[in-house]
Amino acid sequence: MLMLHKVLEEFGIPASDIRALPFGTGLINHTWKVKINGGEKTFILQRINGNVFKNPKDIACNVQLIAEYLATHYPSYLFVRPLKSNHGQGLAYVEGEGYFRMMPYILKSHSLDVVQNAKQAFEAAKQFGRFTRLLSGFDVSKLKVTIPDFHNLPLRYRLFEESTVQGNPERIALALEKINCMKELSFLVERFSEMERRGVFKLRVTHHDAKISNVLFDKQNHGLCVIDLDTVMPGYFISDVGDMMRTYLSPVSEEERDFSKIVIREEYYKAIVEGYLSEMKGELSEEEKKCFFDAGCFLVYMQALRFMTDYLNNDRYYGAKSEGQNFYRACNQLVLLRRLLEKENQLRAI
Ligand code: GN1
Ligand code: MG
Repeated sequence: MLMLHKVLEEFGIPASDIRALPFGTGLINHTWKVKINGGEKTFILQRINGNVFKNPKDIACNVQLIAEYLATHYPSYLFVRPLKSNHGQGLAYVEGEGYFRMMPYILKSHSLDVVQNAKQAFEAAKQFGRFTRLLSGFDVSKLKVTIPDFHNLPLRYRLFEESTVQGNPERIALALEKINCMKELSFLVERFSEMERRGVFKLRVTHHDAKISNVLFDKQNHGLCVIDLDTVMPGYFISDVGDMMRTYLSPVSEEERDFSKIVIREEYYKAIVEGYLSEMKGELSEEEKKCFFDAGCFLVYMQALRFMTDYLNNDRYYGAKSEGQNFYRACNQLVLLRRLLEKENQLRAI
């Protein structure tokens, strides 16, 4: 049982009446919506997964630097600043519980769990683009790398290959057919490496978790800002664009097991491209602008590899609520990738 009052005390909030409900669907950190004193104040509380984020303080460091930069240069940008702990930091350590971050709950805003229309996809893409654009004058090398090699596709492929040899033998046997399908798609790793070698992608401040629930919307469904900044670090624009494609193009999520429901909605693709470019047009090179489709393929493929690797490694990263969950997620992403590749010509033309 989490000692919530202890955590709140660390943030200088002594509260007697605390109500906390799990919030969102994140796989890595635990998040709660916390109401104190009969709803007098509401917060978002997050426990950082210390197995994934080896140096939780780096997250607070990054967020602090970005907050300062935006406050100086773009004071009207709605930046959700974490609360300061009693030690003056943007996170608190509680003995036996771990590291916590706490954010004010922004009234008159809401987030979405699924994208319901292309307009929302446009707005979200605009917000991720805007975030990177507003920070284009910020020295990206000042940011700490909160998860090394997070979106390093060649490395993810190597880890996948390793897991197909050193992983759980029973699971390897069960997944053999899908493992081979994944290996056949490794031309995407070559493509990625080749682009990286040519220096196609510039390092910028990148969010690295561009799912729809990480965007705040106002009542009129205009995007307000992006949230959940634990994976903000130097990266390529393809990470955010690709992850949006991975999570917005299909009407069903990575959890869906009826794969016939996985389809690519072209109008959502168009919305992502247009929304992102509405902010980033002037920042991206001509070559980068040609990589929107590749971005989708790279990120979907990487996620398929990550889920499969985790399945073969006994779910030690993502965990699993049911037997084979990561296997089915990997298969889902593999189908999504196939659907995407089938539409290559149409989508590249957008
Ligand atoms: C994890 O925790 P969550 O759901 O925001 C993962 C992402 C994956 C995603 C797949 C730090 O994100 O990279 O795309 O699951 N985050 C980390 O659902 O590994
Ligand atoms: Mg996240």
